Amino acid sequence: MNEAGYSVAVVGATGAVGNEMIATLEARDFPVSELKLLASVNSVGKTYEFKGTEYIVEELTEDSFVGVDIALFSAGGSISEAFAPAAAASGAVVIDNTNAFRMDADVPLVVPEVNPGAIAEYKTRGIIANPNCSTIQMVVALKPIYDAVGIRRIVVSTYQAVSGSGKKAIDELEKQVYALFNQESELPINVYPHQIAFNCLPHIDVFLENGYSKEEMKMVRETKKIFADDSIGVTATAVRVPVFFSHSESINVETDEKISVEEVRELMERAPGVELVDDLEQNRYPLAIDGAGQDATLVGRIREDESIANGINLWVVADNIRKGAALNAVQIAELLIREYL
Ligand code: NAP
Ligand code: 12T
Repeated sequence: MNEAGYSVAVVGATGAVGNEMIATLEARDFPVSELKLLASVNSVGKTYEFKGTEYIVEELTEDSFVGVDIALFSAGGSISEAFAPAAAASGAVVIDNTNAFRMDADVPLVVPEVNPGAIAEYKTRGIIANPNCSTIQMVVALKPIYDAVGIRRIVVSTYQAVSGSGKKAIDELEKQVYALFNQESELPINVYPHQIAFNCLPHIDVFLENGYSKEEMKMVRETKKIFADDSIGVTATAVRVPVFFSHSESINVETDEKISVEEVRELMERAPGVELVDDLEQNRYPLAIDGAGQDATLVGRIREDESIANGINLWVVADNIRKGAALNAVQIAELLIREYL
């Protein structure tokens, strides 16, 4: 760094997450002395404004990271696998948004409200992993409950926005809705295996040997790693819904000790990164359209699971591109410069 701040590279700068990274660095006034916007050769020459200055997108190469202090990666897992080690070797700390390194034992997997201390382990590889969007909002909401009474088991079902699969998917939902309203005979179906408009697809990322989708298994494994507790049982069903921004989740938790609905509400009122939205008389509960464009993880519909001794149900909403990706990554960068760089 120099006295003006840090040299920051955004890899995948032209994507849904990359665009939000640029906006988040600006909105939070991150101390940036130099900004490098990197993407594929197709995007070279595109420009983005950051704090009143135009920056030109450059092609990502192994030499892109000379002099870079912090590299924020969101260009897909294979790009991270190919370029993150080179970035780290040239002295940058990589904050990676992809699935490439999340489960590596020597790479910390960090949500600042939950396990900020884990960042310290970045020194071995020079890489810090950002968890999956669905995992992030779940652990933000569950952290206070975990600390208060322990968690034995989690059953979660997700209702995930199309923006999770990038700009092409946002475009596809819009085009399908348009085509259907115009009674066109051909629907553009390229991103998902089926029509997503007016539909729900129980299929996110690829299917695995055990019959679960990879997205579902990310939630299982990442949750245990972030809480550093392999004893938590987690089972997930991940569903794509025709929503543009914000993932919603129905979460059932079985706790070690009994906790009342009132106690959970009090915990949520004080929890960092959480906003309690739970007033049934006013029809107030977390909505995807209210989470979109916001930083907070919205929590509501808090109620007792009357089918077991110690159970709580929650409905949790967050902007998957913000807290689920760009915001969480920039918060990690903020911790990194405050405590380590
Ligand atoms: P997107 O809108 O499709 O953007 C993809 C970005 O990657 C673009 O900037 C693209 O550049 C760049 N890219 C693609 N191929 C490249 C190459 N060969 N060399 C350099 N750059 C290349 O997708 P997105 O939604 O922003 O997501 C990007 C990645 O972030 C995902 O693949 C996923 O791994 C990760 N992600 C993580 C979370 C999370 O949960 N933490 C959430 C969403 C996404 P061009 O425009 O030049 O093609
Ligand atoms: N397939 O970061 O499609 O592992 O919504 C995030 C979002 C992978 C990831 C999605 C995905 C990731 C999606």
